[in-house]
Amino acid sequence: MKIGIVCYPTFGGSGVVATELGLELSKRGHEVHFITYKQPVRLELLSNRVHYHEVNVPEYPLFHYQPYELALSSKLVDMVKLHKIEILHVHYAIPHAYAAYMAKKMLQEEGIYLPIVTTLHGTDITLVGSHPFYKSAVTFSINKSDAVTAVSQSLKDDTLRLFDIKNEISVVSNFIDLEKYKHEGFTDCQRGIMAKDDEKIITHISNLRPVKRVHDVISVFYNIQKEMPAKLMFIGEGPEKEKVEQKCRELGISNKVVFFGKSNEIDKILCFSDLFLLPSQTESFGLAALEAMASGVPVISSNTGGIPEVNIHGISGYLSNVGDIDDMTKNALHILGNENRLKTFKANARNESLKFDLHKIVPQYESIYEDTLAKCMVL
Ligand code: GMT
Repeated sequence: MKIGIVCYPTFGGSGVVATELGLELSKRGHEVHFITYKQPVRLELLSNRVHYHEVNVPEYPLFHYQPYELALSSKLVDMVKLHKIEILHVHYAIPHAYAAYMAKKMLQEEGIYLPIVTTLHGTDITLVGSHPFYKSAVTFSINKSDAVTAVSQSLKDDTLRLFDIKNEISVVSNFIDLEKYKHEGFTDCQRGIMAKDDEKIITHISNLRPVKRVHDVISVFYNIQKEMPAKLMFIGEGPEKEKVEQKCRELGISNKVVFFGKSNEIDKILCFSDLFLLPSQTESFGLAALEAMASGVPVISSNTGGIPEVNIHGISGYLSNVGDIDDMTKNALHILGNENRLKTFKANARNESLKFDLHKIVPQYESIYEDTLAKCMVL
């Protein structure tokens, strides 16, 4: 198949999922065209089956907001015609599903039918999409897609609760390339760069938006390090970073917290981690938790959104109510306080991650493409 993929190319779960999906589809023989405003961060290898087409939005002083959707739909029309793209998979309803619908209508005028698959990732539904300013357009875009997927059952339920949806929504979970998280070749001396032998390594990775509740990460870590030697690896950039650094200074723990910024060595850091913290306010799935689990790192998280579908309470880690620092601390100390228990949780975490193997999930997208193409041919 010739598949077009539209996504946000930045550091963030939806862009990662879209990129890894495209790369795997190309390995499975499909021709994949990424159409977006910047080369996706994890799209390093271009091959004859992976192509990237940049959407340019010329700046014009008259416009307060540059019309990205317009540029995207025009580019989609051009690329579909030029490369004979058969199906378009857009990640995020806002504004991608909307721009895709415009492209589809323009192509229809020329007798070309372009089926659209929309994947909902979370922010487009729970955080931004349901805002009254966007709601009508998001509802319309979802209902006009030829197929719709959500990354968890929880996100599907939220979408049906928040919008007037006439379309079927299939749940296709986030996935992971387990081979990348096997960590063969990393040695114990590399762990020594991050912490002393007797120190436990606690890790948090996110884009440090308020929804991630990064202050809870610091509070839980503060409590842990009072009970045992520990270091916190804090990975990511975002609006809360300065406040977090300030909080660490106030608490007198700056020497125990390592800020990595946007790191390309996440696999290495996870490989040496003993515990992952994800106390988010809401999370449609929690890809970062899955990446930690695939590295054999137990997860202490909130019990919100789709996280309980990934992190299994008492098996791969523990779930607590949002903001319940005491419960998260208690659970973290329970896992870290006993070497045998820690070993069991680590093994369980890796084991639970196997459910989300890309070899199981990517074929689900392929079937959706095939069914959608077949359905659209009949129409
Ligand atoms: O929240 C983020 O870190 C980024 C965000 C995004 O839009 O890229 O992630 C969302 O999509 C991911 C991939 O499907 C999910 O794993 C995240 O849980 C989801 N984030 C939220 O729902 C807040």
